[in-house]
Amino acid sequence: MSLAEMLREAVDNGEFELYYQPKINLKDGMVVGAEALLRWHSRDGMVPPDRFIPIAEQTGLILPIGEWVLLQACEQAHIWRQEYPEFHMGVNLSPAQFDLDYLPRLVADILKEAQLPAEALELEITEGMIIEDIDNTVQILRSLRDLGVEISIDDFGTGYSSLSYLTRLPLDILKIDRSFMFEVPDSRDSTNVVLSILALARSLNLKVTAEGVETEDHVTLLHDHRCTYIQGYFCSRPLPVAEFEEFMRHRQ
Ligand code: G
Ligand code: G
Ligand code: NA
Ligand code: MN
Repeated sequence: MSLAEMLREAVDNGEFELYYQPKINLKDGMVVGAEALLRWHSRDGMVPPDRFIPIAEQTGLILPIGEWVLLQACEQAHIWRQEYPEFHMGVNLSPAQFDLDYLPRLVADILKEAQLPAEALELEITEGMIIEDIDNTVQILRSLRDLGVEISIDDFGTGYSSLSYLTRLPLDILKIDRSFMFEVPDSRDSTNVVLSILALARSLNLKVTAEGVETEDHVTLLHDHRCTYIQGYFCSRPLPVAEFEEFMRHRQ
């Protein structure tokens, strides 16, 4: 059986699980929420997302999988908000989902079904998804943001697009790609890229999430330059539900 064929049955067989990686507010050290990250326990074992998400994209299976992810993440956020009322959930969108003309409708329906207020949801898109047709992207983002959800640009700094789009798009958060953090503070260039993104975000009134935060040095630098949120192994790797709840109990 090919990976694509196995993937086709994976949703119905309940082989997917979401892991959750905490996001921390640097100002007060509190957990503000999590990013949902998809895991596939296939019958041949765990398949990493880097291997199956491209196949899911090519086959169109990312649409049903993506819907499952969105609903699952929103329902989990609803549960966690009973105990942590400010809890936010970040969900990755794939290019195919972003191209759906009914995406805003779908997101609205899922929020309703999960009984989750829109402001508790952050949709993470990548630079590649927004550069093809800026006018169309502005429309899509407007209708999503009209619902009340937040929009972040994931892997920021790795795309090839012009910075001018940043002033035109309705956005909330830039997520600094983890590849830059890995070279901080050893590489001056990467350190300067991180500081430039922080300055850029401030001038555009955007929040910043630094990804791949692994060391105390990272935290100090980001704190000194008023980064908004951090995410990375320094705080926690992505965790299954029970472990995430354990993490929250010890943290808050
Ligand atoms: O969790 P991990 O670092 O292994 O994820 C690898 C890649 O898979 C990342 O680029 C991440 O954005 C992507 N990914 C993880 N979960 C999802 C998901 O639910 N939907 C989409 N489209 N991509 C995801
Ligand atoms: O592309 P995206 O930003 O969605 O990818 C998120 C992925 O990055 C997660 O699946 C997670 O496994 C990985 N990740 C998160 N924090 C760290 C970190 O501190 N170091 C490394 N190496 N990977 C991380
Ligand atoms: Na992401
Ligand atoms: Mn990223």
